[in-house]
Amino acid sequence: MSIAVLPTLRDPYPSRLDHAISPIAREEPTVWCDRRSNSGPLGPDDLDRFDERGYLIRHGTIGTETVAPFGTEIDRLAAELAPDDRRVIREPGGAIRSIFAPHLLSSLIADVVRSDAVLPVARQLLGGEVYIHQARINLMPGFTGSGFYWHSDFETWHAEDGMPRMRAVSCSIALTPNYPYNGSLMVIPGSHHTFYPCVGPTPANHHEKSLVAQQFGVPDQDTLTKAVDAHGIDQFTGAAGSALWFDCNLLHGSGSNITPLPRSNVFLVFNSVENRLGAPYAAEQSRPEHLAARTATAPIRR
Ligand code: 6CS
Ligand code: FE
Repeated sequence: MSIAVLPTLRDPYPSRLDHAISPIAREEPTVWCDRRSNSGPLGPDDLDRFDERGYLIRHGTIGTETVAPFGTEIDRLAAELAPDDRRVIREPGGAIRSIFAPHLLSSLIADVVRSDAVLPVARQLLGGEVYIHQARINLMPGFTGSGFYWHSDFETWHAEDGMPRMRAVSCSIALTPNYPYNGSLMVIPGSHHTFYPCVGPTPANHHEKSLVAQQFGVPDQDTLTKAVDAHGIDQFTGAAGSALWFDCNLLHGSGSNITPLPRSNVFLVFNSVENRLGAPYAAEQSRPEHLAARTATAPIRR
């Protein structure tokens, strides 16, 4: 009698390992729309640049006259949410660092998701219908705001949320001016072509710590040194209303903000409806809905 052996599903992007392995070349495209029959807000040069460098800056994504009310809106959300609401992440000193799922709490932010300057770009880059995988407001207060260490978002979303493929894109829109000196986001251009497996198994309830300071799912210093030697570092700066679109696998991070000038951004992650979440690839439990949507995954309609 022979024993049937079930084939083990191959994970193209293994991470959270007990030993280091070499970087892995990305298998799927960065730009998913059909380039021949393509119509959308991004021209061929924009698409080429996004493909090559993994990001694109679009100034004036929220108009100057419409961006002002967002400050008041954030204050309203911060005041309305209970101090122990899981959607609010605080700095060790108590200041609010992030508010998750603001698009479900604020019609102003829900309107941005559906706006002409945002939704068609996400659809074009991902080649079809999309939904919000994660959204947050990141607040980096003056003097005390702390940064995010280098990471690829896809590494976390694959390992902890079961996102199968690199078919998601983030849109970070400045709500206050993003200067080179107030903790603005740095990216390693071109790093999205490579998956960098990380060492160290995911601890239980990792998200309770990782959203303040991420320790697991970050490349080692030697890997980062080589990536920066090869590609350099670019930075996203711009007036309030400017948007940074970046591929889900682009390495990025930010320093702290010791200036008096706060840096607030709204951060929207679009995922293709053909890339909905499954079981985590490298974690015991999936994360809560406000970090990784499994229920609210209907295509966004305008
Ligand atoms: O956990 C998340 O979904 C996001 N936050 C952090 C700190 N790293 C991965 C990803 O960007
Ligand atoms: Fe990130």
